[in-house]
Amino acid sequence: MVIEIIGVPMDLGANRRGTDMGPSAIRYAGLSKALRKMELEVIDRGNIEIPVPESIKTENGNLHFLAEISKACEKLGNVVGGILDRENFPLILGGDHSIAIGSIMGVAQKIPDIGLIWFDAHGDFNTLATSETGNIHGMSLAAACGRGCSELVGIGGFAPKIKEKKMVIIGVRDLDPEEKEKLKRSQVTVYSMKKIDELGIAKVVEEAIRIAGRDGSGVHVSFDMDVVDPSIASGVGTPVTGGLNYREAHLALELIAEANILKSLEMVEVNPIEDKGGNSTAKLAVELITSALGKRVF
Ligand code: DIR
Ligand code: MN
Ligand code: MN
Ligand code: MN
Repeated sequence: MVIEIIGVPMDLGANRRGTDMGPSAIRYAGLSKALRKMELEVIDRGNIEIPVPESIKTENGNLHFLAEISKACEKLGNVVGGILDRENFPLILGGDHSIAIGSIMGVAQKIPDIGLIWFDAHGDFNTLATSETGNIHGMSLAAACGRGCSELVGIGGFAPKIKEKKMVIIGVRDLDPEEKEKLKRSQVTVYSMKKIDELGIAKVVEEAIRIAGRDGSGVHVSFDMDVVDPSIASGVGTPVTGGLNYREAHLALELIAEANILKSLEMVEVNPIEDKGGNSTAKLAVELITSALGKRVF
């Protein structure tokens, strides 16, 4: 398998600087080397160009950096589409979670009935009407469902990108009040941390694979590093206590690898400025990527 890496140094979708350094931090943590050790072929396509927030003079409207984010997502979507056209595997490095709108555009364009497994402490199910921050990284899952403003929803010229009944969120523990109600009324399947405590991560992921992977079209995994507990993943923009532990995070991705359904993967929200242990969050991201791509201990 040929892995094509594409970095997206995006931090316009969150209210904290630093996720723009995520792709560098993950590369510096030894990503290519780790993948080559697994005998995967690796092509690094570099980064999508993202404007620096300080360089943007006219920031108008309530959705922060809407024009810049939608433009970057469209670019990313086309790059991801190209990788799939070459029958290679897209590995997308964020950047804040707003980039998922672009990743999903690219994947859904090429694989029409793709499913989605979204690992996150948050729901990212806000729209302008429910958001308390105006930050687009809290709206990207909603946008993929066709919910929200046309500039985000309509990227790539089609909507919704994925059917809600093929979407699963794992690891949620922080939802805004209206976001929660909207998510409850949607057809998205949500496994909160409580559910993971009750059922165990293996059972949850097994069900997620069944739901998102039904009809055999494969799945896109969007992995927000803040799903992992901040004690081992401090380098994220919006840490929330009570997350996945080290083995739960790995096992989840190992089970997805074993199911042979993964069509593309993105790792987002690594913020090395916030990291309390050297570059430990990016290092963990590299390890998790190897698990998702089939690294086996035994
Ligand atoms: C919050 C935070 N719900 C928002 N979302 C985050 O801004 O909409 N998503 N951090 O990852
Ligand atoms: Mn603003
Ligand atoms: Mn997120
Ligand atoms: Mn999150």
